[in-house]
Amino acid sequence: MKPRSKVLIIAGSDSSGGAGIQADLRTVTTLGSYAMTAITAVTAQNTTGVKSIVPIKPIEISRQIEFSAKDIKPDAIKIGMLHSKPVIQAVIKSLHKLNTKKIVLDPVMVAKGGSKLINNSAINIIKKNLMKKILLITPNIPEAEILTKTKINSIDDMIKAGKILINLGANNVLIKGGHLNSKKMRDILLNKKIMKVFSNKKYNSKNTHGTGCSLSSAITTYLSCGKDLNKSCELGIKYVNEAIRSNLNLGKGNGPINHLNSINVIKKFN
Ligand code: PXL
Repeated sequence: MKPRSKVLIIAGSDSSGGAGIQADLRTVTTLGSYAMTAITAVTAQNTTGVKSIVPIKPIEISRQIEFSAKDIKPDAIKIGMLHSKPVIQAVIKSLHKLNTKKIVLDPVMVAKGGSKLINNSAINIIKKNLMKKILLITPNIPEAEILTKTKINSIDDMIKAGKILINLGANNVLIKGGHLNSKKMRDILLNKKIMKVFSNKKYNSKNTHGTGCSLSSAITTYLSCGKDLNKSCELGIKYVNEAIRSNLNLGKGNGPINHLNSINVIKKFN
């Protein structure tokens, strides 16, 4: 089998293998596409928490992006952990040179165990600049609360927060409802014209490390293959839902999801 498309991943490394670049690579690969990477930071962590974070210099991040993409042109780009303002500025500059339209941003802020993965000054530049330049932003509820300075306790609150982000200049927003205390799993996609609620079965599990990374990578991969945004979100959510359902239970803390359990979703690709 040949890869269906080429995806560039800009994200941090998670030594436990559950989130970050490791989850992204696994997602893109199991969905049958080819992945390139630009590593923004190296974290030492396991399922119980983050030990340390070493940021990569902005110039080196730009080199990874530009040098790889110059040779193999990505069909779509996924952005994950961006540690600081200078990193985001460098990424914005490099993206400008590439001219790739399909860009998905997972605004990674806090790891499962509570460790901060981004500086405060970086959050502002995401809102004021980066968010407007990309196709889709995929905040979970805590991230959407920080970005919109609102409290989210219901579907209505999710919709309100989504609208705030659209009014701030985001093109499309997918707010992930996993943190909501509800029986069903609901995620909301909205832009200026449409609002769509994806409703799925909720599997209660502590082993959800890497869900956000995997979802944004799955959506990016579907987009890179020519699926529209709505379908890409629908399929991406199904992909992650299946991976959670497996409940792998590795490690003593918040374990990884099982990408290999998503094979039945992958088969439905065409
Ligand atoms: O899940 C968010 C995330 C993203 N990127 C890296 C991470 C994590 C969470 O731990 O470590 C590198």
